Amino acid sequence: MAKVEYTILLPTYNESENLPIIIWLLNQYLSDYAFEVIIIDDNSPDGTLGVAKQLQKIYGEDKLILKPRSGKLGLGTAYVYGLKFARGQCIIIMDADLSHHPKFIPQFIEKQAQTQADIVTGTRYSGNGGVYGWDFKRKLISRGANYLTTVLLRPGVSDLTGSFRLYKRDVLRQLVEQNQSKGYAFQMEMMVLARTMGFKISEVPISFVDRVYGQSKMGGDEIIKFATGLLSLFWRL
Ligand SMILES: Nc1nc2c(ncn2[C@@H]2O[C@H](COP(=O)(O)OP(=O)(O)OP(=O)(O)O)[C@@H](O)[C@H]2O)c(=O)[nH]1
Ligand SMILES: *[C@@H]1O[C@H](CO)[C@@H](O)[C@H](O)[C@H]1NC(C)=O
Ligand SMILES: *[C@@H]1O[C@H](CO)[C@@H](O)[C@H](O)[C@H]1NC(C)=O
Ligand SMILES: [Mg+2]
Repeated sequence: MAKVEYTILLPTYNESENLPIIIWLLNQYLSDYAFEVIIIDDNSPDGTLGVAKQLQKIYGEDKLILKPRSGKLGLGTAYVYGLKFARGQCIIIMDADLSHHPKFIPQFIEKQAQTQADIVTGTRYSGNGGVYGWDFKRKLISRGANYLTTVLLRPGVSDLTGSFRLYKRDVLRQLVEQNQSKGYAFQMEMMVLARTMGFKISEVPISFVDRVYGQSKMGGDEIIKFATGLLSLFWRL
């Protein structure tokens, strides 16, 4: 295989139904690029890792790399762990539950080339971006979190809590060296740190669709953890 240019970091927890579809879509939409996918599964009880192994037989061990962990250690640490093994100069972070459509990745890549940005972030809150399939409560929480973060931290980007992004690998490595949040606050922390460290950020409008299969993991706990994460970031600035 040609030298890997793009590494997709795909953390999974209970995504056995979504994983075959997302991998298939990635292959469809990224056929022009030299890429690899690193799946970081946290010992999902629904057998996600077994599905990933089957997919590896189809797509090849060079394209699908499995870096499982022994338990659910959180989303933020999953990215940091996967990043260690990334061979591409650019990293794409996305969810495995089909909320993030791979069709946007070529747009991220193009935007990066045009603007020479260090980070290209998908945004649901500008241009043609949007959210589909969420109920009112969920929209309110997301908007609220985003609004609160913008007011408190003034990061200069329109979607802080989204997680569909492209980073230059060395930039992401520098960002995660400064301390990482373990869970959902990770995305927001990355943007805030990026601004403080003077990295260039561009945006691409994306449509975000609610997960197709599987249960939502966004419960009361995660909201509280997010709020605590937000406040501690605010405190540190
Ligand atoms: N490895 C790993 N992956 C995780 C963990 N928590 C969530 N994920 C994965 O991270 C991505 C985002 O998590 P989601 O549960 O979709 O988060 P969300 O989009 O905010 O909420 P829902 O889609 O409503 O559940 C998905 O691919 C999950 O499978 C974790 O602790 N470890
Ligand atoms: C994961 O799946 C198992 C069974 O398949 C279920 O008991 C558990 O609640 C699920 N966990 C989450 C966080 O979705
Ligand atoms: C930063 O991370 C290190 C190692 O994970 C930890 O020991 C330290 O307490 C963290 N500091 C802050 C301010 O979060
Ligand atoms: Mg999701």
